[in-house]
Amino acid sequence: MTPHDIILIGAPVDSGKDRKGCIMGPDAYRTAGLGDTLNDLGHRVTDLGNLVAEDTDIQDHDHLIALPQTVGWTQTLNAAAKDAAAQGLPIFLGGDHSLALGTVTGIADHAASINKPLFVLWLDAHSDFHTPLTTDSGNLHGTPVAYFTGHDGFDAFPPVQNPVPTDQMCMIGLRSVDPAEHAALANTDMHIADMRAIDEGGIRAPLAEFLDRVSAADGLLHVSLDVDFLDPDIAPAVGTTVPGGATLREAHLVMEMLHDSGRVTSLDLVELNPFMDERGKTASLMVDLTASLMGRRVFDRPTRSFA
Ligand code: HAR
Ligand code: MN
Ligand code: MN
Ligand code: MN
Repeated sequence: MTPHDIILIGAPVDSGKDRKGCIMGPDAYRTAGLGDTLNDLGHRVTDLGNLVAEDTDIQDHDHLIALPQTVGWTQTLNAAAKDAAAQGLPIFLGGDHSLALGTVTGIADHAASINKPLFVLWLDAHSDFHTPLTTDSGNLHGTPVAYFTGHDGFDAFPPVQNPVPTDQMCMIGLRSVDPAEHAALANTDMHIADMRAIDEGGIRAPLAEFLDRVSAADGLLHVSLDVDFLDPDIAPAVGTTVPGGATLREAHLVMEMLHDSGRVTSLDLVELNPFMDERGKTASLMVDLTASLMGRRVFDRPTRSFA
């Protein structure tokens, strides 16, 4: 296995929605042993600690929740992501999904600087494709994909220098998409495998097809893993549970395939709310999934047949 320089970056973003608790996410991952686990797999791990959001002079907004804070996080994380991507494989320890406003745009700036296309894999129950103009809830964690793909309505945010083309994006696990998001997605060439598609055809095929395209383009690959991609029975520590999510094995298979592709260059771990966990089981599962992504396996394939 190729050892990587892994850079852990705590992003205790809690401004992307009303319900509090994601602020504790980075420390829950550390408590669940993320650093040692990756170290034991042979990687070199540096933990930069937790970032603090920049102050901004943006005014509070009457509909958008905590707009100034989220804009501050976007600036901070954009810069941190650009820096870290030039030095290793950053893993952003969230924090809610609004952190991807900054991480993905920063990674995209890095990709542009080395002339490589950036692909993004979005593992989530939600498409997070609202704009500030369409969101009913005012929760900005529901907007990052529209922002970093270059959609309008984000006037309060830094202009996106390098929007990610939607045909370089794949969403897997969707099962809660609002009407405005659905309408907007219909106008894109985004690759989407919702839970119905996974039920019918399995999770392997859409991911394999996407990974082939990343390889053919010699692209960088950013993975954004939302806890609610997983079924709430195995991952209860999230504010926005949606029944019918990925199983334990589906999730590990995704991570194992990502590892085998050798393509992943950055990762977000988002929406963990440790306040809602059961004896740390969600935090531990997220650490195990990250370990699979970074090369942990039970057997080298092909496994012996016991038939
Ligand atoms: N679409 C809903 C909204 O905008 C719910 C968004 C929830 N997002 C996350 N991240 N939990 O995927 O409010
Ligand atoms: Mn590897
Ligand atoms: Mn999300
Ligand atoms: Mn979600």
